Order: sequence, then structure tokens, then C-alpha cells
Amino acid sequence: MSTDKKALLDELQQAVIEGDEEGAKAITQKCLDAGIPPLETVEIGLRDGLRIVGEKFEKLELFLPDMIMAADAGNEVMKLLEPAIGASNLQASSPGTVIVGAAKGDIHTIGKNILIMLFKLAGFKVHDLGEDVSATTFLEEARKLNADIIAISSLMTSTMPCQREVINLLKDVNERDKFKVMVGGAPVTQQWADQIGADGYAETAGGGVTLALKLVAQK
Ligand code: B12
Repeated sequence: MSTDKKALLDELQQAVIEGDEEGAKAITQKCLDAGIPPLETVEIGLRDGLRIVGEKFEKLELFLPDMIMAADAGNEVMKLLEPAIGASNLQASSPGTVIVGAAKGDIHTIGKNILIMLFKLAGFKVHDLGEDVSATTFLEEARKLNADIIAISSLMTSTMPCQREVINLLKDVNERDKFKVMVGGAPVTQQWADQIGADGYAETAGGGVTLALKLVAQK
């Protein structure tokens, strides 16, 4: 990575960490003007910045209001990047239908919303179930919308069991083969996905879309 690019992305991380909305917006614009691919700005400037916020929160170096301000700054960054991402990724045909939700008990939505945006850009029909979604709701909505894929986002270890619950529920009602289940979110790993019998896991939203395209091709 060039020094200029790294310096800009570092600056953006810092603005997000400080919850400096105006600063974060100005630096994001500079990243766009410098031609940094917007998805790189999302993953390095925004996601890694928020990851550091999480680490500082855990070490009691930052508190809940700081985390809220960082999330607000992150949302402003996304507002600026979204059109730029759209311009470089548009596709015509629809590969399938996806329902996306944050697991029961989880109100973290920034990553889920990025995933939704990228699904839309790849042409998927996307239904956002929002946050705090129970296993039963995932099942009911998947049936109702005749979804190809159920994508579940968990940002907390305490909400990861909901991902397993969805898979077990599908097995209980003999509908496990009807839907592909994808899991993700910061604490989720491939190992966890294998353990609960998910069809796939991706570390990033971009990786999630690539995976979804593979999963619908297998159906
Ligand atoms: C911002 C934030 C908040 C904001 C959320 C605002 C919002 N509207 O989303 C607020 C302030 C509200 C908040 C609240 C809380 N939070 Co919080 N939060 C964070 C923080 C700092 C960043 C999350 C984020 O947005 N990241 C940026 C996005 C872009 O990244 P991402 O979500 O990981 O998504 C990427 C990928 O994972 C992937 N992805 C995401 N979902 C999916 C799904 C699929 C299927 C796929 C394929 C991919 C995928 O795509 C994205 C782009 O690549 C994290 C730290 C961290 N490490 O994540 C803590 C963190 C998640 N929070 C934490 C905690 C403890 C809380 C609270 C309990 C605090 C409290 N005492 O009240 C509450 C709980 C709220 C609840 N019930 O859910 C802990 C969880 C610890 C744990 N046990 O696991 C963390 C890890 C911080 C920490 N280290 O302590 N939080």
C-alpha cells in the first residue's frame, strides 16, 4: 500500500475512533478523491477503526457513549461511500433472494447493512429483517419470501447461538435443504460455521457476496 493511501486510511481510522463525524467525512472524501477503492476504505478505514474502538471499550479505555459516537461517525462514512461503491459494482440479473438479519439479542447493524448494500449491488433481492431477529422469524420469513439464502449477523459471542438455533430449527421442521445458511460478524469463525453445520462463513461483506453467488449456483 502506498504511504499516502496508508496515511489517509490511518487518519480515517483515527477519526472514527474519536467519533469525529465531520473529520471522518472530510477524510473519506479525501480517500475517494485519491482513488482508493471504496471497499478498501470500508474494510481498513471503517471496520478496522471500529474494531479498535471495540478493543479499547473492552480495556475500559473507551465507554459506551464513545462507542455510540464512533458508530455514528461510521454511519456517516458509509453514507458517503455507498454511491461510490454502487457506481463501480452494478449488475443486471438477479442471482437469488436473500434474507438478512442481526441475531436475536443483537442490535449491531453497521456490518449487516454493508452486507445488504453489497448483496443489492450484486443484483440479489434482499429483505432486511433488521436487528434482534429470532430463529422462528428467520424461518417464517424465509418461507414467506421463498428465500435462497438466510444470512445471520452476530457481533457478540452471546448472540452466536442464535445462528445454531436457526440451523437446528430448519432440521427440526425438515427444511434444512430448502435454504442455504450463511453466518458472519466479527466474533464468528469458519470453525464455528463448521461446528454448527452452516453452509458458509465469510470474514467480510464482500467475501459474503462471493460466497452467496457460489451457494446459489449449487442449489
Ligand atoms: C459500533 C459498536 C456498537 C454500537 C452499534 C451501533 C449499530 N447501529 O450497529 C453500539 C454503541 C449501539 C453498541 C452496543 C453494544 N455493544 Co457493541 N460494538 C460496536 C463495535 C465497536 C463495532 C461494530 C461494528 O459496527 N463494526 C464495523 C462493521 C463494518 O464490522 P462487522 O460488524 O464485523 O461487519 C463486517 C464483517 O463482520 C461482515 N459481516 C457482518 N455480518 C455478517 C453476516 C454475514 C452472513 C457475513 C457473511 C458477513 C458479515 O461484514 C462487515 C463488513 O466486512 C464492536 C467492536 C467490534 N470488534 O466489532 C463492539 C462490540 C461488538 N460490542 C460489544 C458490546 C459488549 C456491546 C454492548 C453490550 C455494550 C453495553 N454495555 O451496552 C451493547 C450491546 C448491544 C446489543 N444488544 O447488541 C462487544 C461484544 C463482546 C462480546 N461478548 O462478544 C464488542 C466486540 C466490543 C468489545 N470488544 O467489547 N456497540
